[in-house]
Amino acid sequence: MPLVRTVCPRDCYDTCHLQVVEKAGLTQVLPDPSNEFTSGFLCARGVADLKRAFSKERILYPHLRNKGKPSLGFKRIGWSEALNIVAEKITETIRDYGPEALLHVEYAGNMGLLAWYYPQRLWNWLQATMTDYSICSKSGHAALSLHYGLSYGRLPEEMKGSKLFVFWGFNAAVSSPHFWALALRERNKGALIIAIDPRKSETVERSDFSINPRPGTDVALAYGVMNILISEELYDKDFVEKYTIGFKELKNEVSKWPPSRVSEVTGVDVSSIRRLAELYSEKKPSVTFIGLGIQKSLNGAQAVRAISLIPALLGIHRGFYYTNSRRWLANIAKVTGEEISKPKRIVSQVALAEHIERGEFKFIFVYNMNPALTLPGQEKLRRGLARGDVFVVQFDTHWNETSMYADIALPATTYLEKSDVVLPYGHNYVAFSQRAIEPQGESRDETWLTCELAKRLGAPEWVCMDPIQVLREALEGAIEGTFEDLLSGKVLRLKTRPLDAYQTPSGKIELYSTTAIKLGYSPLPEMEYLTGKGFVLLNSATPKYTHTQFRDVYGPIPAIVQINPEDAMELGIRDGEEVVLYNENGEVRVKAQVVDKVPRGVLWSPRQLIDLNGRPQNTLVPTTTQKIGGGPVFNSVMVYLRKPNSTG
Ligand SMILES: Nc1nc2c(c(=O)[nH]1)N[C@H]1C(S)=C(S)[C@@H](COP(=O)(O)OP(=O)(O)OC[C@H]3O[C@@H](n4cnc5c(=O)[nH]c(N)nc54)[C@H](O)[C@@H]3O)O[C@H]1N2
Ligand SMILES: Nc1nc2c(c(=O)[nH]1)N[C@H]1C(S)=C(S)[C@@H](COP(=O)(O)OP(=O)(O)OC[C@H]3O[C@@H](n4cnc5c(=O)[nH]c(N)nc54)[C@H](O)[C@@H]3O)O[C@H]1N2
Ligand code: SF4
Ligand SMILES: [Mo]
Repeated sequence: MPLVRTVCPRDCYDTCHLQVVEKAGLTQVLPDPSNEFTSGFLCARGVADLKRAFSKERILYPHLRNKGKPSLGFKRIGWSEALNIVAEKITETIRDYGPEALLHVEYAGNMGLLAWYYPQRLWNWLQATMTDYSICSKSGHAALSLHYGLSYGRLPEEMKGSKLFVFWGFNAAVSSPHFWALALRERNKGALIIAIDPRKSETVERSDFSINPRPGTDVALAYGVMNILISEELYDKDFVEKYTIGFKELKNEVSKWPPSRVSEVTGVDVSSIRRLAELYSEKKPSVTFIGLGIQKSLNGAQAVRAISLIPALLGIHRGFYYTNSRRWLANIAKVTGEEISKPKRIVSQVALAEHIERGEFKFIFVYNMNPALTLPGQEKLRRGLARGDVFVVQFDTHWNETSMYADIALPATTYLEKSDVVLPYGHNYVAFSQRAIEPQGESRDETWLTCELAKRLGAPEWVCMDPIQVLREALEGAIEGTFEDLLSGKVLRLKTRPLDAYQTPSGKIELYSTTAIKLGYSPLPEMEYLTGKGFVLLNSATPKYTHTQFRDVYGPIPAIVQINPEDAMELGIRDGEEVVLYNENGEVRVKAQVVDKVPRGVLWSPRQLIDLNGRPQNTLVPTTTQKIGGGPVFNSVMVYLRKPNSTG
């Protein structure tokens, strides 16, 4: 087989470029050496993707429900029958309830422009309701925008030569193996690595220096650092003068956060706060990685704001990395069709359970996502999906929890079975991701399905425009090179906005944000104190899974909770014992791991697990949305803990 170049489209910081090759009679997926950043190695998921394409859990044919929900009671049907039923349901819903009763729900299961965005041409033409994509990164984007205009930060090559890498609420050793590898390479040249995390994460364990603040107190910690930088005149006056506005107001706020107060709020000793500030001022340039993880909490957006202001005081243009998706010039609206027709109603993805439970939608189309495990408020969501007046269509590569609530399940091709272009959010390499293997069973890709439905619904021609032409229009002018170069298999670079451009009203870094005032937020970062009782349950990514994917290869996500030995002793809980985590939203039953990786009062579980009774972790997570950006609060969930046979 000739070499096929493909790109891992997972929701991942790294977006690895891959080669599918025939080696020793076996088809293998290997890292592509043309992308300097992701060459070298693949993660556990990249390695398993080929297996996943051939796994027993694939949806291989269209299926129609023939037993009640929730269940996998389906019978196999043909594509034309399936498409006719779906088209009919869409027509009926519009006739009886209007187009806003149609909902499409998706996220970044496959980040390809064609796999993720192309289908929206159909939904946007129909003016179906969509979600606001707030489940992951939106609050952080909104936060950074207040001070910097667009939220982008440094590219991998702009981090080379950095003397200090700070991973702040960012477990890169697990969540971004290639950014982590870059930091390790720079450490070999003398750079220092710091991790800031309430628990001993994998990144903390491998760092040179770490700080363990109480969950949700990073605003205070960042103010503490700024307090020292300003009061000890360690900040860059010329830079502040030239590139920022609002220093006076920031200084005034910062003066209220002396290290002693910060220490009280965060639980971090004064000497560590001081050490952090000193390292920041000594080791320049630095890059601060602001985690997607840290911004998924009540103070998430506020923490991102506060942390992002540190590099500005140090005199570094965008001395952070959050995600770089806003740094490219690609025109996504050309792919989604939003240029021509926009949705009239956009609902919260984080609080989607509330809308669905109320029966606001009569037809729900789910793809690229497994909401029946990954969204907050699972009890409500599942009740809503099981309503008799809601018709649910799922278009996925694999059977999953959402299938339990689908009326029709349609088989999608995996990324190895279709061609696409994936825009990364870390580096700026781009390549045409070619089909590497034949579609399994009767699986079809997103462009095919979009066009088949468009035909049946009498959509105008633009809805089903040639996918290659769509890509050309979206990418022309956004890549270094021609679209033909890209199609011919060359690895190109995306053009990037400059690091020192700030798209704020003043054109400068707005330390004191005038935009925030207009939007009704505080102009400076502010902190809400977590007042809930019980334990804070942190939950984050683990190495073998991308959210709920790869369970078919690696087995279930471990149903465990980590608890500090002193807390365990107080509650009489032994290592390996079953415990119940509960709050006002429900309960889950998991095995306790008594370890000093978590401090007192804090618990940690792998995210999106299913408990020992088959209940999702997200039963415990409320549909609360953050004020800035509407993001989730996964890392501010308060729970109590009891033994299974006690009543708590
Ligand atoms: N292996 C793997 N990698 C992934 C993914 C995956 O599913 N699997 N998913 C991708 C996606 S979609 C995302 S969103 C990212 C997430 O990747 P990250 O941004 O690294 O986020 P998390 O995995 O949630 O880890 C965040 C860390 O922040 C810590 N933390 C929690 N609360 C606080 C706090 O209040 N303050 C501080 N300082 N730290 C806190 C947690 O203990 C945890 O160690 O990973 C991406 N990469
Ligand atoms: N408790 C808790 N819950 C969380 C989080 C947390 O930290 N804690 N984090 C949240 C975050 S950051 C995120 S990003 C979300 C992620 O939530 P989801 O997007 O629901 O996560 P996945 O389980 O990766 O689901 C992606 C789905 O897309 C399918 N898929 C993959 N490739 C293709 C394709 O080419 N075509 C089609 N049609 N389907 C495909 C997969 O089979 C899978 O079912 O979860 C959120 N949920
Ligand atoms: S999941 Fe991330 S690190 Fe793993 S192969 Fe894909 S892009 Fe690379
Ligand atoms: Mo995410």
